[in-house]
Amino acid sequence: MEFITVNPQAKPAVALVSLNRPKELNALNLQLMSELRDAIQALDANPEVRAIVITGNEKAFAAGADIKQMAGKNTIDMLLADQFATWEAIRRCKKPLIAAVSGFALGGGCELAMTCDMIVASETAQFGQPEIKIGVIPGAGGTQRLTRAIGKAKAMELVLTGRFISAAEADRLGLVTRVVPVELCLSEALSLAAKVAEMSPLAVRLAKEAVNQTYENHLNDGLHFERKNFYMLFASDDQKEGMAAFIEKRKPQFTGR
Ligand code: CO8
Repeated sequence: MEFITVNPQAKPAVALVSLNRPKELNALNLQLMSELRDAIQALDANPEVRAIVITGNEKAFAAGADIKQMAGKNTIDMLLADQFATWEAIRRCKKPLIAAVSGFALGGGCELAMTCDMIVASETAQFGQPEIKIGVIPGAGGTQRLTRAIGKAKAMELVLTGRFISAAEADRLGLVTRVVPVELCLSEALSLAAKVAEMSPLAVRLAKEAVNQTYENHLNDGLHFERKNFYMLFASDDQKEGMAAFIEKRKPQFTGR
């Protein structure tokens, strides 16, 4: 594993997966996501593990999908790469996933946190779906899960403007389970995981399934719709311009083409 580290017994029956691409603010490139999928699947199959915490570092949980890796892609490249199969596999984890978020959780980073069952945020956490600023839209569930978590009025604002929200605002809006000082974030997430891990694993699994069932069927349609629109934008000049502008550290000039 190059971009993640795994501790299967960070606490009794609790595994810790740390995203480890600090120079790029844990930008989620294909390899990192494959490693994360493999780790989650192995932990899901490991009977010694009953709950899993995913974390980043103090500066970033993850600043999104890797823009440099996506910038030159077209719609067909994206469709054939089928990166969302990896995300689907993570989503299918039967054990509780808890995100411990400090710093940036943006774009795919926010989507990864929302794919988890609970989010423990530190006071420094910032959440956002800034894809609109680089000429695309959320692709890994942001339009669906954020809307369900915080409601249409707020989600629409965040998705259409790319504004980041603080941990305090995320707490008020119901996006996160709790907010704690940065130095306590990981230990709080591990303790929460340990508490869940004391329960009957079977009951926990079925409770997770049942809570997810509140929107799971509709969510599938929504994810599919979002994905198609995300892919479609890779046929646009604005996606090329938006991502090139990010890489070249300048303001994009969008033309609507
Ligand atoms: N992709 C690639 N590289 C990144 C990313 C990213 N998402 N975010 C940061 N980096 C890199 C920077 O390019 C920089 O690299 P270098 O040192 O080589 O120039 C390094 O990380 C440090 O970043 P900054 O210098 O920009 O750090 P700042 O503290 O000034 O700014 C920010 C931090 C505000 C987080 C800024 O880096 C930023 O805006 N990042 C991009 C955020 C973003 O737009 N995220 C959404 C990406 S698109 C997406 O996630 C779509 C998901 C769809 C599904 C995914 C499956 C296909």
